[in-house]
Amino acid sequence: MDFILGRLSFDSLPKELITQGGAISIVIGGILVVAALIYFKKVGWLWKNWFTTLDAKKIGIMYIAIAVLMLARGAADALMIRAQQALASGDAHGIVSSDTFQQVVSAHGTIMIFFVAMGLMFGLINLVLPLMIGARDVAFPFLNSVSFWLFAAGMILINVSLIVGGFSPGGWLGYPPLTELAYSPGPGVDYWIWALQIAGIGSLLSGINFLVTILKKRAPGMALMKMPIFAWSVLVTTILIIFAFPILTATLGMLGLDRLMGMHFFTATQGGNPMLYINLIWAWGHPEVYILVLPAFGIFSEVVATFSQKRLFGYKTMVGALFAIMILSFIVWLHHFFTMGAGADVNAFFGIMTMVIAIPTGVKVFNWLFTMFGGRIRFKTPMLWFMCFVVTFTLGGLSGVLMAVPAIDFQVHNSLFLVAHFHNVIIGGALFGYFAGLMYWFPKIFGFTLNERIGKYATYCWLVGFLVAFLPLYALGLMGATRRLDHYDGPGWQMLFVIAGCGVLIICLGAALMVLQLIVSIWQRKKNIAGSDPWNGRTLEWSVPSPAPFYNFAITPTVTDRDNFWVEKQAALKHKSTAKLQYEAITLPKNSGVGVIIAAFAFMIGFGLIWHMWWLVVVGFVGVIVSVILRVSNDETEYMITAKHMEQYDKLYKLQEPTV
Ligand SMILES: [Cu+2]
Repeated sequence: MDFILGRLSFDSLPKELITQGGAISIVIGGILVVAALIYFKKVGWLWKNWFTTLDAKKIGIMYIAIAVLMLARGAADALMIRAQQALASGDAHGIVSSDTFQQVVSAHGTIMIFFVAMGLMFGLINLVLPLMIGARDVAFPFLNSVSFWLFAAGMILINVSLIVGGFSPGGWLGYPPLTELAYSPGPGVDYWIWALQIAGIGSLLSGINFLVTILKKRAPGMALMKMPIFAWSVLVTTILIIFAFPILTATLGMLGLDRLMGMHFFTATQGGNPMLYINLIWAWGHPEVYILVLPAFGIFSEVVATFSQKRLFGYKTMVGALFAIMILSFIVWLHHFFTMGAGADVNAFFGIMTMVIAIPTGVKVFNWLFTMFGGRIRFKTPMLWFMCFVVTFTLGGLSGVLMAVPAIDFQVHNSLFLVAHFHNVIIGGALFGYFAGLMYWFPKIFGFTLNERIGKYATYCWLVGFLVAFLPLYALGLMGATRRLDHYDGPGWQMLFVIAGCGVLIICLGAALMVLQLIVSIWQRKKNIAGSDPWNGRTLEWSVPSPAPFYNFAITPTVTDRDNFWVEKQAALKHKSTAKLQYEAITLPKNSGVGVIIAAFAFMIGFGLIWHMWWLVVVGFVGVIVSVILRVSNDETEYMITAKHMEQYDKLYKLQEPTV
């Protein structure tokens, strides 16, 4: 029996009421979804139109669907953390045990970074990048599908841990020796390792895919210095991914070998070195935070220029700042543990480098403000998110520069001051940026605009909720409250924890209003038809109809300027072109289910390694190899659309357009 099930047994099922509740809700939720699909006969439709798609726009929508689902899971964890810390003062024990609390904190951080932020980022890049550079798709559509499904497989593995086995108590970065076998013998840490390995490989493949897309698939005439800033921010992000993610894969690989094969890379004894792990994980970790925020910076550059109706100020310095941040982000990692005791000289170097990285970031903020200066500003929701960003991100940046001083960091290291800081820059920076992007490009992808009024209320709730939730943590950190406390008896702390809890509830209200906004907008969609250019945009994606056609461009555009669509519109105002459009036949990739199959086998490898079901690991590896061989040996992977068909499709899409 051990050969078949390894260390899996009924004893691996959750024992605590709150985790049993979580497990049951996931199982019932899953059963209901499958039952609904079968009842409404949508299984075939879902497989044919979505699961097997190689269309980057649809893959983007699926990334965002998973990210939103995981945002709900991560928010549930955040509510549990806040409830525990609001209650567990003095003799009170709160709602969960210490071990469960550590698992909830670890799951919250892991899910929010790897499956919410990364999901929204890859989702938006898939939706917009090809359209913005004048391409029909990414460079490797099939690889794009594989990347997405590896991301999905990692996400499922993380959530399966809630049903059987439990999650890691080691924090979102799994510091040894706590994550070594001696201190965490259960499957929790293995879930964390192998789920991130699988999703991480997907991320690396996406990075390569988007880099090649930008370098090889730009429309004729779009020289690099004629590319919109969002495309530049993606270019720099892909370079960061390609150089940083292999560090993560290697580090998690070594920790996995310690746990599976009794090696001693990071053990506290027998020659292992836990600090080596911490250096390696942050050599990936700090570039990672810029991988998350740079695309958000790119989104803000597009949003601010469009809603100020002005060319982006300081285009060249914006590009320069992106590259400065890229290089510097690889030489600041030690600021995460000045307390390691590497010595004043080493700390001084990393402290100064960290302060220096604030300069190119500041250049960006000022360029956005100078773009607004003298502009005709419209405060639509995307622009409102930018305004919130300026407040929260600047606050986060300032507290970051403060902690770049080793002497100050010694006081607040691993305290709630630090927790407030990184939520400030990740929620206030990356997440607010993605929300701005979703509001901005939603009409292009779905063909109708979102309800502005509810959208505005949601934005205000997020901003107020954010400040109420995290400003108290700055104070608590200075009062000595350290991170991951499941119980405390500090004087005057409880009130601040309760206020922070109220803040999270206001944020949840903001999130609920966004859901309401979507439902009401779908309801009113016939009334809110977007048209191809709902915001009076500047870049290429606004030149195609809304929703964007499955082939993106019927005829590949020729680019003369970085605000090409704006320039074309101005020219069209002067004289209407009478040129007849020359349609040509095009080829597009056929849908394929091999991406799903490869990810399913990858899931088997991960699940087998976690539960020591070695046969399952072998089946998984053989399955992945056979699927790849079958795919590469299949040469019928594309289908053609004739010029006549293209003309008809294009007319159809254009016919949908309301006359502006
Ligand atoms: Cu850092």
